[in-house]
Amino acid sequence: MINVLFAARPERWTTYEAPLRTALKAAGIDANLATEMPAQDVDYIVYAPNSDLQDFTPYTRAKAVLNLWAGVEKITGNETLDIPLARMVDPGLTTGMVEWVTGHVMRYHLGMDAHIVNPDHHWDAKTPPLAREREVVILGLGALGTACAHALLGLGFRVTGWSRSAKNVEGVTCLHGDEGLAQALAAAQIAVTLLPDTPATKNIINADTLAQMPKGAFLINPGRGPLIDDDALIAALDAGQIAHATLDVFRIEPLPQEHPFWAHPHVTVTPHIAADTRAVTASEVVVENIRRGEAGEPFINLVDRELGY
Ligand code: NDP
Ligand code: OXD
Repeated sequence: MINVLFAARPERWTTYEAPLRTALKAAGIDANLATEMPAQDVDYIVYAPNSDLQDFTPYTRAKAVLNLWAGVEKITGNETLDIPLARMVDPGLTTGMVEWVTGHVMRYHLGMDAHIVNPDHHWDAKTPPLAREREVVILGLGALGTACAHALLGLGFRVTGWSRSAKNVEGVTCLHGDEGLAQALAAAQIAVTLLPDTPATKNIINADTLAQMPKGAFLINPGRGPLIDDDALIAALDAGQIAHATLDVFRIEPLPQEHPFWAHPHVTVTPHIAADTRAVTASEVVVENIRRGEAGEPFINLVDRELGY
């Protein structure tokens, strides 16, 4: 019998308890799963970074921390954590992100706003371009960026992706490094930022990089708030360099009422809902890592603490 501590906000326990028990049973793992147990007895910690658990020192026997979130910026710097940390790569979350990104890309691509908000009943019969005439650039070609790239390719878009290391994704123009970023930005009629928040990606969308995008480009950010220099984006929106931005994530969440993004006519704010972890599929991923730990196999989705993702 192993001991699995569930250390996320109490309301998440209601959502996760049954799916985790089902997944443990399906994997044939005999586990004591609970929200409280003596720290020295814990074998695995199912975790969310907004948990009360911030000091891992007493968990002397634990083999891994299994994060329920894809983003790990709130835990990578935790110096009390010296065991493997796995992030969430959940097929349910990925599907949610693909749907959210595709929906917002289509809004911009088809110019839907012109017909949805049309108080003067203006008959503007301009034909929108086809997807094959539109370049979408995804900054971040990881689990989520690559899935979005595939979906957008399937709709016919020209897709460019940018990552830290070189990649080869069929049908996608894959770029990397500083030179690759300049090339990607120059093509970005619609840019989607699906990068993690790390020291290397903070403010990657700044006055300089915004100026490298085509005039009138659209920006969609479901990645993390600190990727964007907020003041630079507002200046670029005011100047028409960026036509419109859809932002799901922010430096401070909930986005403070006084933040200029709320009232800006060319910004759509969504409340960090692009893609939630889905309990059933995520529980299977968590339990697969427990199975691996018990079988002496390598964990999946491990975080590189040096790189911060
Ligand atoms: P991955 O770790 O799978 O992918 C990250 C991608 O970013 C990789 O392609 C990586 O490059 C690239 N990258 C990282 N650092 C750099 C850099 N310095 N320069 C260039 N490229 C870089 O993450 P996911 O795709 O699973 O998730 C991405 C982010 O989405 C999460 O970190 C999280 O912040 C956010 N998210 C938001 C949600 C929401 O609801 N709004 C929900 C879930 C996630 P390489 O491939 O070379 O390693
Ligand atoms: C995550 C998120 O990181 O919801 O999973 O943003």
